[in-house]
Amino acid sequence: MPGIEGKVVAITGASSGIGEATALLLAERGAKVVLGARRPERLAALAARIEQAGGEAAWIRTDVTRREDLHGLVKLACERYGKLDVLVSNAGIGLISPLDDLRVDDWEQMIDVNLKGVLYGIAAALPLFREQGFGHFVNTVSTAGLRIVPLQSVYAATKNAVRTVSEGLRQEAGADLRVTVVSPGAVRTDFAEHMDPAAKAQIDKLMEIALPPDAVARAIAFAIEQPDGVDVGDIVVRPTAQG
Ligand code: NJP
Repeated sequence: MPGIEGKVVAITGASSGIGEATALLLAERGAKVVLGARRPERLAALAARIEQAGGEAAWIRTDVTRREDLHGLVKLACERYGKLDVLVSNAGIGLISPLDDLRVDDWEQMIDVNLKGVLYGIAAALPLFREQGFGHFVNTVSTAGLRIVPLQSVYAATKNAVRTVSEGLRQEAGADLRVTVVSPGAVRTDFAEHMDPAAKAQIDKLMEIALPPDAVARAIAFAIEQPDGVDVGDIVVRPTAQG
């Protein structure tokens, strides 16, 4: 089915930033959006906002580190809307720090959310996509994986692992499924909120030139709206001023 109207799109990390902007844009263009994240009050408010504007939205508390939560998200899409056209695996955290700090717990958390969270999404949606004979994975990665800089190596590694899995998935997917990776550069979101002050200073500098999250949402919409046989593989969206 080409276009966006009538497509059912599940989005992880939909409670803020890029995920929220993507949900709003796709719903405005006629998609039925299924929202997942850990903060239910934000998901409920976003769903209400979409419905008030005439769109359709469902939501379920989804922690992407819990495999069963991804199954719950996919199940909700099928129960509510009868199918799933697109899974946008967008949830991500950037607990960046120098390797010398040995913040091993943070490294593990990034692996759990950024890499394993995407794998759990694939595990939940791939069998359904095979059964349906259609489906589209959109995975949010990062320009941090394209230009590796100090403090960001583990974060970049998780994102490049997703890039690698996505390419393998694309090759295994066959003619019926589509796989897209979107690499945002600096985007003005809550992303830096949970970083330690030294790391946040690096990101705050970048935030001076950051794009609004809608810029990435439009790229995701572009990939989704293509005709079935057109697979937009790799999109990089960054501020012109980003080095
Ligand atoms: O950040 P933010 P972005 N399970 O913090 C959710 C990538 N990126 O929109 O669970 C489920 O506003 C969290 O929801 P909640 C980045 O790596 C960004 O910028 O309720 N969800 C929230 O909705 C990430 O992959 C920039 O706390 C979990 C969302 O994730 C994506 O863009 C640059 C979760 C994060 O929203 C969206 O991030 C770049 C969990 N366990 C890549 N943990 C940038 N902003 O500059 C977190 O290169 N979330």
